[in-house]
Amino acid sequence: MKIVDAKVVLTSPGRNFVTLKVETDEGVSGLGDATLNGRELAVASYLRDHVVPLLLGTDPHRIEDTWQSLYRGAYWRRGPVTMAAIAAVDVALWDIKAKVAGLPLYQLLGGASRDRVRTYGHASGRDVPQLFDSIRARLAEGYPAIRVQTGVPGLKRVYGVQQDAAPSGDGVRPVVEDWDTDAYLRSLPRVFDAVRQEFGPDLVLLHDAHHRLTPIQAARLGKDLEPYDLFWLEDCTPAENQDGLRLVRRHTTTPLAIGEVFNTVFDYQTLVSEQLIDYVRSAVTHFGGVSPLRKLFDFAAQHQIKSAIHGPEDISPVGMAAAIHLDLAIHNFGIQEYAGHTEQTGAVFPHAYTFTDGYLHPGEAAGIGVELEEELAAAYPYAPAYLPINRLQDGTVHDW
Ligand code: EZ4
Ligand code: CO
Repeated sequence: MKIVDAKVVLTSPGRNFVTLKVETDEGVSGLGDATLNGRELAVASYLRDHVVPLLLGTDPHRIEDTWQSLYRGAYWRRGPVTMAAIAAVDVALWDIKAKVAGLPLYQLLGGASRDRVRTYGHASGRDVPQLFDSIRARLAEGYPAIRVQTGVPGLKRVYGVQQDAAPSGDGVRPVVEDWDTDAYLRSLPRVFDAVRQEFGPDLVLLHDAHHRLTPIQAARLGKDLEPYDLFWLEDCTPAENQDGLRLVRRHTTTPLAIGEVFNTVFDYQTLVSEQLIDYVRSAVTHFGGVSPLRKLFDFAAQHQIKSAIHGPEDISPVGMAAAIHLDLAIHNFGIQEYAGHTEQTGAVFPHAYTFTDGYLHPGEAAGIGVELEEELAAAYPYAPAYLPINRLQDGTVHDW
């Protein structure tokens, strides 16, 4: 079997996605997600200009060998652009292999370790009443666990909080949000206190600090949130310096989740081997694919750390499907983030996976179980869009 063609498809059915479609001489094709929010064209070029020419004529069944040759052969290893591109190839080849086998991908990963995949959804509000409405909406959708983000008194716009009329930027420069760590540290425990009083002790609650705290601030927040029994506190501090997590860990029993911006196992080495975190958050799409993520989960399992694959709107249904197959198969599954997608996105990427009563299942279609409607995709051309940036009240750029 040989790869005879591979194309990169950019589409924006509500938001931008980058998809790789690999075709073989036997008519079987595979899909991979290469979406890197705000840097989509860099990955598209990496694939089109530097990876696709290397794939043509190779055997799609040699997944590990292809992965190693793209990773080692480039000389310049790691980084989000490189690893998103390699991820798309890896997932497309797994899709092909599973289709040839006539099996859903999870069967090739060892078969199901559970019946269904527990998720968490996103609730947010500028203030507590709006937050309560949002939590009720997620509960009505069946979510068994909920990530809670709120506005901070005195700040105009805060990450993760739905706006009534969100400015979209001018397509060149990102929107600027404001930030005040002290105000956030004061307000968040009060918000969780209100949520516990309204919704009781059993609701599974999570929070994402989005890298905005120093280790000692993160330690304090973890401690202050202990009475509210969080499932986890996510990205409490930027973790390029993995040693910083030792300080956080020494001071709090609030479970910690990290890793959505990581792209190789080396980003986790200290965090996992010293058991400084409880959940690893990498996505198939940004970690080089199913092959290396599976290895990360095996490494994490040795330290009683569980999976929690990143699943925001900017992971395409192709990346979500690959995640759900892994979630079903691995033993040390923790939870799957699931933000869902717009109807237009669902129409561009029809998929076999299902979301029922708050739980996902990858379905039984051969492969990863996602199609790409190419004509419809072409009707939604790429449009530049960026994540916001944060500035403190004196204008200093802050961690995002
Ligand atoms: O901000 O995917 O846990 N989820 C998150 C996401 C990220 C976006 C960035 O592109 O933090 O919502
Ligand atoms: Co996050």
